[in-house]
Amino acid sequence: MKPVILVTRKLPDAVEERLKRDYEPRLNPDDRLYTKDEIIERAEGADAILPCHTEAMTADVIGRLPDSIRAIANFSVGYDHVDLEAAKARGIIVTNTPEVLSDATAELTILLMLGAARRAGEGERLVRAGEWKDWSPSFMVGTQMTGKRLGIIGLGRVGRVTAQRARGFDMEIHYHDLNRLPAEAEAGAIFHQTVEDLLPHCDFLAIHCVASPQTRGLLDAERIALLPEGAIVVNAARGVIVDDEALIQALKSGRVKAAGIDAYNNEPNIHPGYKDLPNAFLMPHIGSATAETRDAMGFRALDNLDAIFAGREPKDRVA
Ligand code: 8YV
Repeated sequence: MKPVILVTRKLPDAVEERLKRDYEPRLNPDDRLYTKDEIIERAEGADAILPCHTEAMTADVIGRLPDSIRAIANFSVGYDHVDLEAAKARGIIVTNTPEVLSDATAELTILLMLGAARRAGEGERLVRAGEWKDWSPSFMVGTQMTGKRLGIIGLGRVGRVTAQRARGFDMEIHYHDLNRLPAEAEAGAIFHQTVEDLLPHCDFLAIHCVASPQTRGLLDAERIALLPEGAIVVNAARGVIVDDEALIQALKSGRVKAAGIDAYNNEPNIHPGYKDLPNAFLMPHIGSATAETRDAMGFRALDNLDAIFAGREPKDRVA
């Protein structure tokens, strides 16, 4: 008997084909967002769940899952939507999909940096609205990225690829992480012991750390005040790391010149203040949304399930 897998969202065709070959999947062809109760109902008799970050696997949900569930194999690198302690308490294995989305997310981060610095959203809106009437030397002047300092909070897998791509723009890389990285991983990036030490060196700031109780609201008004005047802030990690009110205020005053954002608090119902700001370049959480990466994420989640059902340790176990 093939293990039964509850798949909460519509996955790429190639991933669903492999699921059908090796498992008995309960698919979601309409890609409907399930309620918590539906997840619990649909998990009845299943052996594992393959969710996305859109499914909040809270302590309450995990506590109500049937005993048959052995694993939660996430289709995501982030697992802040899963209560790991609750999973551990029930002996449920939790995995994620690291590495395979680092390139796509770093690409998107560079897009956020360029989009914010060169006012891409404003320009696009202007052209589409038929409001582009003239040209002058002072028209749509933005900030140059080449040669500037890029500060990265969290020089992990995605942060390191962002740093590598940014070096193509001759940027000087600074970073803060919990610990200084080995020289090979730093590749010349300048370490700062604290976020506060890092911020004054950031013409551009890219957030790449994980969402955790320690990083919640990390970029608040006090820390924003430590950035150089007119810095550019980008976030392709998680919204909870940023204090929205503080960033919106800084964007309004021009203290932060522009922001590029792909990850928000309370997605997709983001803070309305962002929508009125011309200097906020806003993307709808598409960091890993490339065809190549979506396939790779699905295959990675399946590799983890394959290991679990073969009695082996999955490569990407987080709980
Ligand atoms: C994914 C992400 O699109 O993997 C993550 O942690 O934030 C995104 O890149 C999403 O989580 C898929 O579930």
